[in-house]
Amino acid sequence: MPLFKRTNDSDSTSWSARLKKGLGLTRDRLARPLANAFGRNVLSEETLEELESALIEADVGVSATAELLKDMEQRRKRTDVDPRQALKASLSALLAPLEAALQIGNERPFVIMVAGVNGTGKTTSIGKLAKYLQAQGYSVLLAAGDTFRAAAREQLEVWGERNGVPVISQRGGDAAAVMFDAIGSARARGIDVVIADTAGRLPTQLHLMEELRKIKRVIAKALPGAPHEILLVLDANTGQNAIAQVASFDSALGLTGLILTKLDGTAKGGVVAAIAQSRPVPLKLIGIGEAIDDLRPFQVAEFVDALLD
Ligand SMILES: Nc1nc2c(ncn2[C@@H]2O[C@H](COP(=O)(O)OP(=O)(O)OP(=O)(O)O)[C@@H](O)[C@H]2O)c(=O)[nH]1
Ligand SMILES: [Mg+2]
Repeated sequence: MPLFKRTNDSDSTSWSARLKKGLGLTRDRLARPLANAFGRNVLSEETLEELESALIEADVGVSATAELLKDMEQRRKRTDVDPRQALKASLSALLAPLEAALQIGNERPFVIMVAGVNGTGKTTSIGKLAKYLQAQGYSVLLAAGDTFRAAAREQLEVWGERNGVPVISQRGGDAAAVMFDAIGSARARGIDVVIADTAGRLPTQLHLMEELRKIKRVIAKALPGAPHEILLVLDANTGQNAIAQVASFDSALGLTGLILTKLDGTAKGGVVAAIAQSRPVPLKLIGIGEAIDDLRPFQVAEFVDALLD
């Protein structure tokens, strides 16, 4: 038992350390003005401006930055805490509504539909999510709803092999037909969770957004009440455009959550704060690499520490 716990602890330590390293570029931008502010009772106009531009450069966004700095100053007036601690508290409060673990409900199969712009990391995240869910004891089936490219189908099949889970795909079939098949197959095999991949698309490609709505409708037809989760995958390097992506996909599909990938090595990790302020869709998972274990639930305290501690 103690051995098991130790393994767990070192596991989460290395995850935190890697998250911290991944957010290094964002963190560096904030480090200098925070060091200048250290121990100050009254922040100079210059330090406040430096802090403001560091937050904006980190893609926190103009309006979330203003809110954060105002909240930070109010906290400092109330409690006389150090600027860094005050900013940590302000950011934690802003991000709090985003923290919500992915829960597999009682529906069987439980269907998770994954969507997003091209190349954000949908297929990779699905591969990682399959491992994550299997580790919790769920059986998983993947549905290759990206039928536009043979390579996309093959990529999902590779993730299926790595995880030892079935992948339902169709050569040349349409995505909706694949979903129908996948749900039928999951039912027949008594599988717990179906994760549906879809082709990348831009919110401006209206016919492709309509296709996505059709995929959702077909899933609901195949299994009333499904999909139970509709997750949008965002690339952390996207910056402020992520906000527009959340708004468009949410309007089209009714998102239940977000996955934010590529938090390893981005200078734009602050976009999380912008999302929290503008459209607080729960951030269920974050990705910090291309390997199978590089996906975990988003935890505000850990994230804020990685950014500001
Ligand atoms: N560094 C890093 N790379 C990632 C991460 N997640 C995905 N990638 C890489 O991003 C690239 C695109 O990933 P995919 O999973 O193919 O993205 P996709 O959204 O399925 O792409 P399309 O299906 O073409 O729209 C690949 O090279 C992945 O290895 C991450 O968390 N960190
Ligand atoms: Mg893909």
